[in-house]
Order: sequence, then C-alpha cells, then structure tokens
Amino acid sequence: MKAFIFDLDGVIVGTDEYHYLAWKQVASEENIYFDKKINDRLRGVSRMESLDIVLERADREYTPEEKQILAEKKNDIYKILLANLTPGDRFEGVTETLEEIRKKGYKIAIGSSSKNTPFILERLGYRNYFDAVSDGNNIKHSKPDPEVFLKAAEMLQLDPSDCYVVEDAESGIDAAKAGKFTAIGIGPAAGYVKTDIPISHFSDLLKLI
Ligand code: B16
Ligand code: MG
Repeated sequence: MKAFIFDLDGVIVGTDEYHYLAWKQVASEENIYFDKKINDRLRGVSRMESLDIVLERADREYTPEEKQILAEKKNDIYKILLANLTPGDRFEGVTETLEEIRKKGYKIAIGSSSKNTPFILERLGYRNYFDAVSDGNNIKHSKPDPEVFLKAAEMLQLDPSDCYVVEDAESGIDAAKAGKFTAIGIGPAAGYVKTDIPISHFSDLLKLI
C-alpha cells in the first residue's frame, strides 16, 4: 500500500456534532422532528441530499427555491460553529499517527463530501498539510459514489488498489468499495458488514504500516 485517504468529518474531527446542531435548528424552525439517529443518516451525504432526509419528516412539500434557502440557512449556522474550531479539535491521536504514517513514506490525502473542507482544514492548522485534497467542491456525485476517492487517488497518481480509505460512514465505505479501495472503518463504520478493516481508535492505523 502506498497511501491513506481520509474522510474528514467523523474521522479527523468531530464536525458531525456541528452538522447536528445546525440541522436541528433549521428543522425546529420548520417544526420538523429531528434527532441524532436521523443525523447519523447524514454522515458522508451531500448537503442537498441531507436536506431531503431531514424533510422526510415534514408534513408538506418544499419547492426547490425553499430547499435552497434552507440549505443556505443550515450552512450559515454550520459555518458560525466551524469558526470555533482550533487545532485542539483534531481527534485524539490524529496528529502523531499522521506524522508516523508520513515518516514511513505513505502519501496522505483527504476525501470528503464537504464543500467546507478548505475552511475546516485551515481552522485545524492543516492548510497545505495533505498531499491531496478531494472534496465536495470537485465532485458531481457524492458518496456512496466513489468519485471523491477516485479523484484523490488520481491527484496522488496512484491506483485505488494502492490506497486505504478511512471512513466513519456506511456511505463512505460503500464509496470506497465501489472504487476498489481497501476500506478501513472507524466509529459507526467499524461495525459495518462491508468494512474490510475495522479499527476502534485512529492510532490503530499504526498496526498497518
Ligand atoms: P457541507 P465527510 C460530510 O463530510 C458530512 O459527513 C455530511 O454530514 C455533510 O452533509 C457533507 O460532508 C457535506 O458537507 O454541507 O459542508 O458541504 O464525512 O464526507 O467529510
Ligand atoms: Mg465522515
């Protein structure tokens, strides 16, 4: 293996909690029921597809224009929360583990559905740190489509069979498998049937290098 491609939200940083708070606010203003279980279904899913899941509980149809406004409202709330991020918000063990992986000669990349990836990486002190960043800004199809990971491999000039993908979401594991990557699952994805290698802590990656 020559590289690791990391999902961002739920793997490197816990922005999933911020997504939850922002969607919760939008849903409650619309009198729509929303909870953490529904939020788990939004992991790795694009913003507009997430909104469609949130609106499953609405008692009326929303027009495309209304949906656009709600998605923007959610993102505005989310960005205010993101502004609080600091390098101290990287998940425990991430900094040391990435350094070790690098030292062993592996390339490292990001493969995230989020259009806010550049801002999040900047807040975490990871601007220009990764060898490649593929995110919601350079893809047409979000996870479970493999596009975001295939683009990351292409940027690294590597074949998917040379790359691990590290994911917390079932949609992300599906995307990795569809792209013929080796899928490592952490958090909710550790117990997913399609995951090749489950890990319980980020530093468990050191056992693979
Ligand atoms: P944005 P990941 C994903 O990030 C999140 O898991 C998902 O909940 C979110 O809807 C998606 O990014 C889009 O995010 O609204 O910032 O473009 O897990 O692929 O790093
Ligand atoms: Mg994720």
